[in-house]
Amino acid sequence: MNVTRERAAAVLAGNWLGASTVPSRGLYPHQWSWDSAFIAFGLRHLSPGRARRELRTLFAAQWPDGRVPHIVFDPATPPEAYFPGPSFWHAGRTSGLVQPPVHARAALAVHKADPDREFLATLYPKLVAWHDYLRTCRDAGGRGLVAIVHPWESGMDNSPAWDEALAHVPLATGFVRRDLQHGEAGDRPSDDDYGRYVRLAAAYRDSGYTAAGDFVVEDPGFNALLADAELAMAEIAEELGLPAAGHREAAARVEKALEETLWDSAAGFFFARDVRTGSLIREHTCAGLLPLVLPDLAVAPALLATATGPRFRLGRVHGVPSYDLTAPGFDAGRYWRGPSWSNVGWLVRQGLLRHGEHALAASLGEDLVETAVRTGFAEYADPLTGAGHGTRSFSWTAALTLDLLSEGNCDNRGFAPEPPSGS
Ligand code: 2M8
Repeated sequence: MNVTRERAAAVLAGNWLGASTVPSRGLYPHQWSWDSAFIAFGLRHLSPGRARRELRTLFAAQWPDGRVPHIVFDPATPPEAYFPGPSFWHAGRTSGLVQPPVHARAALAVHKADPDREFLATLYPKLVAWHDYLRTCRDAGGRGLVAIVHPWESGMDNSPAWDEALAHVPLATGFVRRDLQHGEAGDRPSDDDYGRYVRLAAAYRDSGYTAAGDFVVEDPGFNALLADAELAMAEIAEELGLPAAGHREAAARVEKALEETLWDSAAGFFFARDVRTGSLIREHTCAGLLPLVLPDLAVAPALLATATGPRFRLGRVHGVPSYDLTAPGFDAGRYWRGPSWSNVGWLVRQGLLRHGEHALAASLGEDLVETAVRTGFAEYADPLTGAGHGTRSFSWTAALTLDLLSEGNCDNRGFAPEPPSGS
């Protein structure tokens, strides 16, 4: 193994709990749903058995209604290590929210790396139940799109796209943030945002995790990933000798609903929609680029033009900025309000490949690897300078680096780590 792979593998080994991987030992000391899927993409190159275990552990916590919880709490970790912890959720050892459905694609990738029919056959009905939950229990807008009921469900927690919808949510008080013990306040959401997250989560919990409350939004990223997951399900079904057409139809329905409801042709962009007001939220965030993962996306040329234009400057900045570089609220270091995240860069790179943009995909892939290694696998990075932000030794950054290196189209020499800040 070369030095870059060794470093990435060491991060994943250090964050392995025995049956799953924590995103980070300090800041996120439990199992997160979409993190585990991204982690599986990397683990499959090191140990397919561990990749399968990662996904099996997550799905062992699936709810009877089919939802895959966004956090599965580790019983051996002290409850005060993360807030909101298990006692907040009243949901056994899980939370009651969800995260984007990238699991089918991950399961298929793990199987491709090391074919295991039994693994795929066991996971398939669970994945069907997961997608059915989203389709049937989450179509609050009635247009064939999943609605998220909390910013945490988008995976892009304090995206500027949520500001307006959150503005009327009252602030919860009387709780202690744990995240600030591990991250710099300037890199994390504000206290007001956190107060609103806690209030929304408590209201959803108190409804028995059924009633959408003050925040109901159709997110283009979440829905694009669901459509892509259905395309992966079609391939899984074929592997298992099962009918696949229903999955392709499901993917096409979501894609059509995305184009009809969230696409703005004048802007050349997919925006989120506030279901309560019926209006599009006209903020250019990286979620609006994720429909690029869909190979048949008719509007891909226009979306690619936005991606390479002044708002995201793809190919001319580090990674994929999480927010419009030209917006007054762009903040290069604060969480989902500007910095580049490797999972988004990795997804957009997949999209570029699916639309024949091989040169741009190659340079994005090389940049993602270089930034990850130089920053010690930072959680996110400044798109303008490449400086690392957030926690370090972050699992999905390491896992996706391994995946990029294993695809063979990235330079995989050892990169020099970033010098300590101030030097
Ligand atoms: C961040 O979200 C959690 C809440 O779920 C947090 O801020 O405490 C997000 O970046 C999310 O996408 C990610 O899955 C999670 C763990 O890495 O951290």
